[in-house]
Amino acid sequence: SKERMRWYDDARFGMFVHWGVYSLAGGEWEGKPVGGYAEQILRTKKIPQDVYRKELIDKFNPLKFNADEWMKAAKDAGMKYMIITAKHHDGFAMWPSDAYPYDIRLTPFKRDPMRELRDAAKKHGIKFGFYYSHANDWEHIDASGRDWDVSGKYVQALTKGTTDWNNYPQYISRLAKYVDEKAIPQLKELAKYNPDIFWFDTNQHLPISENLRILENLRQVAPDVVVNGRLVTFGEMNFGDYFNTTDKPAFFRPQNQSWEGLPTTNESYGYSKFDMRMKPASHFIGLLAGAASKGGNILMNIGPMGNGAIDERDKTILKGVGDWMKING
Ligand code: JFZ
Repeated sequence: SKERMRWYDDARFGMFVHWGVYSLAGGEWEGKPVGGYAEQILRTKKIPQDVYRKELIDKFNPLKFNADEWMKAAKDAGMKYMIITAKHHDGFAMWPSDAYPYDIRLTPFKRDPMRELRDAAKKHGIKFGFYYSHANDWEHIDASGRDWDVSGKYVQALTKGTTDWNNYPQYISRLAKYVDEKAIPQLKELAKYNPDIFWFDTNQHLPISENLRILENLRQVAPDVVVNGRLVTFGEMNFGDYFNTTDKPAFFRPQNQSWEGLPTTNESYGYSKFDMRMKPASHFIGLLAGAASKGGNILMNIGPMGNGAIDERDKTILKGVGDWMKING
């Protein structure tokens, strides 16, 4: 509805945060740089679950994490909202999840960073919400995307995403099992944090029936939450509150609905120690001005490190954008 979109349309600028146990690897595996998105190292390196546990989950102890500092960094940059990866494609919950206990309690970090961020956002007047990978989940055996320790046609149908459900009808119920056992219960749990927004992704990995079922279940417990357009898409249409695009400037054109561009400071979304292609603050200022003039928001992504601190290179960019926003925002 127009009502729940009001704060969003006024916001114009937000912070996207990709942060999980993968941040600890920082794009490095067995001493070597790993190609592709750093947050997807599990799949890129086909890491067995026991090894992911031993090397990353068991070692994740981000003692430098400070929710107030993150929130202040966003606020000082002129941002009005923050979206954090509560669960990325690795399937790991960054909050204590009774609904599906593959979660932060398995790490030595005995805190709930999602709760701490939620509270800090309230304190600083920043709107706040969760990225939740509802389609891709590389931990649940029935979910989409696991193409290294399962085999056969199911894999083909699901790893790349398909709209060809007519030829794979038997997988619809299998995916529904994952949705019932994990996605819906966890989303209902996250709704209790009272987020302002839910950000979904890669919906081509689920049939439209499952995406719509998730939307229906979420709306039952969170009628006023903003939902992005990557939950349910059907051809050119999406059933979310607004349309997402990438950071390609050519995409920044007026839309017939609210929209958001998602530039990231480096090449990955998650922290990568090898990625040296940080863009200057001027790049983001240009995108911000362009988006604002066409009725869009910019959700600028940063990848904090596995120890919980924000990368110095991201801090420099945030400072540069913040200086400009103070005069022109
Ligand atoms: C997805 C994720 O796979 C990725 O890890 C990250 O979370 C990003 C924000 O979202 O990747 C995408 C999805 C869609 C496009 C590009 C990257 N797209 O539409 O161009």
